[in-house]
Amino acid sequence: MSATITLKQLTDQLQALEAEAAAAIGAAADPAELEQLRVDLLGKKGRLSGVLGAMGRLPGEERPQVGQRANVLKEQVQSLLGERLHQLQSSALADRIARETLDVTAPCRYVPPGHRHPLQATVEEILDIFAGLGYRVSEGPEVESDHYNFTALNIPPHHPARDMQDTFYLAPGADGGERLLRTHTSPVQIRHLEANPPPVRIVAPGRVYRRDAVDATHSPVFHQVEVLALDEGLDFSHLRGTVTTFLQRFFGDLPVRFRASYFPFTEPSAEVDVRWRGRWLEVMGCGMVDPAVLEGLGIDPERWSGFAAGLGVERFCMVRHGIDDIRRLYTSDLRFLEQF
Ligand code: 2NL
Repeated sequence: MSATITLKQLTDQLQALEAEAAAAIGAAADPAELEQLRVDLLGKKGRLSGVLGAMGRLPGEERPQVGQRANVLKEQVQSLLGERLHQLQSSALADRIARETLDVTAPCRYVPPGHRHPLQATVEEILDIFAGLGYRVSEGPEVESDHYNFTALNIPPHHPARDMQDTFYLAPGADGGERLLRTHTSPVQIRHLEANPPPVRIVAPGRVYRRDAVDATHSPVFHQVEVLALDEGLDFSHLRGTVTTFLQRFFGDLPVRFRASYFPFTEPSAEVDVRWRGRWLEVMGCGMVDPAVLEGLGIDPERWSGFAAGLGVERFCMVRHGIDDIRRLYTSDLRFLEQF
């Protein structure tokens, strides 16, 4: 028979447990700690169960008193746990609200989105069309040698074509060779052909220079896109088909005409016009690559043939948007640029 226990001892134990539980619950820092307390106090193997286990050792008539007291304690502990949990949750929420406060009345930091310059947008539109026809973009230096800009393109020293493409000359390079600002992007294509055997299909966009006086349609700095295709069996019909397709994609389904012309680096050569708003507009020059250009590159003109074309981007941009003066494209006036 186990040791006897008095009613007083058990009720004192319950009293002490109540005080201890209230202190521990009040001190719990988070919901997990509260849950641990609940298990320790009210669980199957908890403190209250321990006291109730000892109740069996009391005389029968005293047991209900302890039972009742224990029930009161249990309910009290449960409601303390509930209150503390609620307290912890609402202070966590208050903390979070304070931490995440957003001042919706603060003035915003507005950055205007901006857009590409109409000239750049035109270059990209032209390149996109040629990309769709299977061409790759190729770029090169703006400072060139006489060789790449003129001689390799079948324009020897003192050729009259040099008068129409007079440019700006720099001090000779480290190798003593003449340096100049390129007058067209053709040297990009010469460099590409030196580094890559045919077949070749490239578009060369870029800034070019001419010694021209500024007026509504001329600028000493402008932009060009040149096209080059070199392969076996290419003839004028491929040139005509490519240029016509390109112009109709850019301007819409308009009549296109070819007029015989002359360039030192193509033979035969042609100017291309588009019927735009009731008038014929000259928009491009083109031709079959002159065999002399290919021979200069060590490419056999009996096997390889190709066509080339060149256009001024400013003109395309001006025609497309009805711009009357080329200088508007260079003066960075936002009242003008924001219209595009
Ligand atoms: C124009 C005319 C043209 C070319 C450019 C070219 C390039 C090589 C070989 C042969 Cl590598 N030709 N380019 C050919 C015909 C015309 O440009 O009016 N440009 C604004």
